[in-house]
Amino acid sequence: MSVVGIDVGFQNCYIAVARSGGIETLKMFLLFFYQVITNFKNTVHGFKKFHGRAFDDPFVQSERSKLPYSLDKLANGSTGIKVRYLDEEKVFTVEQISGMLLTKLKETSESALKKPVVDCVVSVPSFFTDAERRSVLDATQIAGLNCLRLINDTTAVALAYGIYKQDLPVPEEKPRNVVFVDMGHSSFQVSITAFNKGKLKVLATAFDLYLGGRNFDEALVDYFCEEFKTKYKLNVRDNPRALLRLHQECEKLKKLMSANSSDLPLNIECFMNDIDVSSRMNRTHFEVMCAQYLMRVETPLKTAFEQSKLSRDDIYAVEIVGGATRIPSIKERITKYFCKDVSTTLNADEAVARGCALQCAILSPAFKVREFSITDVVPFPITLRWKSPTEDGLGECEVFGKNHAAPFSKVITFHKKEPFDLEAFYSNPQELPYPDHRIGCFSVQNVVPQPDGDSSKVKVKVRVNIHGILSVSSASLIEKLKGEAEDMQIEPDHKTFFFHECASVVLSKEGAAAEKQDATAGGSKPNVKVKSIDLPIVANNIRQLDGDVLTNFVEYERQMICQDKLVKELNDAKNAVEEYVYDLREKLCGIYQKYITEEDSNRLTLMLEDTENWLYEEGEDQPKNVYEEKLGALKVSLHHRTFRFQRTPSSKVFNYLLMNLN
Ligand code: ATP
Ligand code: MG
Ligand code: K
Repeated sequence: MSVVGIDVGFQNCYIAVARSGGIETLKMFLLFFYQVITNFKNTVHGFKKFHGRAFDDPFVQSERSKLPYSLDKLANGSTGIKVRYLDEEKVFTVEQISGMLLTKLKETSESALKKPVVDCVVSVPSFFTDAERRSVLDATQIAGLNCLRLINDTTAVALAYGIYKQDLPVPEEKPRNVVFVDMGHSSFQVSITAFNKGKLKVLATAFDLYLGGRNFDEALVDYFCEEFKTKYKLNVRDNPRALLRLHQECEKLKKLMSANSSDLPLNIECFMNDIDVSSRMNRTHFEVMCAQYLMRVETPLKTAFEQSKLSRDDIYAVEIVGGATRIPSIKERITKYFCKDVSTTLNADEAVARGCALQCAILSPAFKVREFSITDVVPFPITLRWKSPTEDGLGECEVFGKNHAAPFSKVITFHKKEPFDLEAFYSNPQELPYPDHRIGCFSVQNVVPQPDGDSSKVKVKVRVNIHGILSVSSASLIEKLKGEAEDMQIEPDHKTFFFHECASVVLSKEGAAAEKQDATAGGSKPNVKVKSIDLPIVANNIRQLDGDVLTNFVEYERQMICQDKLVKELNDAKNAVEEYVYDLREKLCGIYQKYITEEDSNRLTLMLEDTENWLYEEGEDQPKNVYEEKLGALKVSLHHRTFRFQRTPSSKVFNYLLMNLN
């Protein structure tokens, strides 16, 4: 079994493969979204940021005009993607569309590796929230993948950077701090990471969710649309095809300007209404036009740097990845902010996928890889609020503050006489990428008072897991046994895998302010006898597909894969007829010419013409067997009725001819 890392970018997808020979041999496959979903009449791309978002979300609404497909509001309020599938209009969820893309990536790597691909690590932007991450995870399931971890883009890059470094400071020494900057097509991410031998710890992350290469393309498109309006009287925005071409040409021009500061031409022949258009652009002008975007580069750098509490001298290197960091003025701004030349140690396009593959190899029991521990951060603080059905008092506690280490578990102790709800939400709605700050509601059930009527002690484990997803993962009721000490004890969480998951939160009194305490590993164990009873937890309003729905989607995706195969076979059968027609026509004027009477040749030419016409008319849309029969009939008619040879061919030529007849 192969382990792969998948970087699903807004524009480009990369898959890296870790081979058993070691982690050195990573192989990349590049796929463009445009070619990905074959069975659709539409081109589907640019849906990455619809994960976990409501249809009414302002961002989703603002994107609608830029898409070559339409969107629809699903029953649960989320964003549906409307496409023509098998000649029918159909609305798919984002998870399904994303699942189809992942299926294609899976199939592509399987056919290249000649091995099944199931285990994977998939990257997500560091700013993805709970709902977005759950949605991506659902997509991986729909594609039949086993996602061992959702990893943040910049963290994957940090792993790809650190794992090969032989000279990292030992754990007792001051860490090596590196800034990672990734600007892709749609967004801008920064992380500051501390490295020691065998481990990395993310100190801070920051982002501009809406700053990426596409802003610069759009600035050029806007400019030329205006220019062509006055210069050629063309309304480019009214013509989707022309607009798409202009987009592609502007992206090319943008890339050329990264390498070349001189005046560059833009020429598009037969652009609209048979008019050829031409113009010029240079880097200086481009930078003036894009000033509003360039201005935004500094903010996330500053935010991350300030959060890290480092000084500029503490920074060892500034590593840049992502296509848009190739824009010279972006590089300059990063250099200027950190007073340090930027480094390009890593492959700017592949680094994220490579990091994912490395993480997958580390997590997979099938691989022996050098251990490398990763501590990531919680980007948005998370708060829990609780109440009981019969009590009006609300309690509240921020369980994970900004940049809290993740994955991480905390044990919170409550004193309750009855079942209660824990509502989880992001503490600062204004810093979230979308308006809804709820994460979900977790009901702790079966809570009863102690036999003496007192409140029961209920321990609840709250966890940000390896994917960066929050859950209330377990709860237990501690039954007092005779002789138990009355006071509260703090326990490190022994059940979790990660050495740094050893903090507890103790809420001494219900409704009272939370008293947080970090227990050190191996702290004193309570010297009391208690009986612990596991309590069921029911999660509500989690923004994730229901189990049944997901199962249906998985099944539907399988059907679509079969359907895809059928369509491919059908196309192959049709193409075979077409190819046979072209091939034979060529041979009639070539290799067969000498051996065939003019009469036969004319008859065959007519037959080929008929077939060709048939293919464009009633033969356009036939079941597979009709094409197969057509091909068979063509071959037979050639065999039986032709070749009263003008000259007897030598046996060698004759054999060759026969071979070519089939
Ligand atoms: P995201 O990370 O936002 O999801 P992505 O991972 O698909 O998107 P990348 O592949 O990192 O994005 O980068 C693509 C962007 O980089 C595009 O906007 C592309 O035009 C731009 N780009 C690539 N090469 C250059 C270059 N030489 N000069 C300027 N821009 C470039
Ligand atoms: Mg990217
Ligand atoms: K391993």
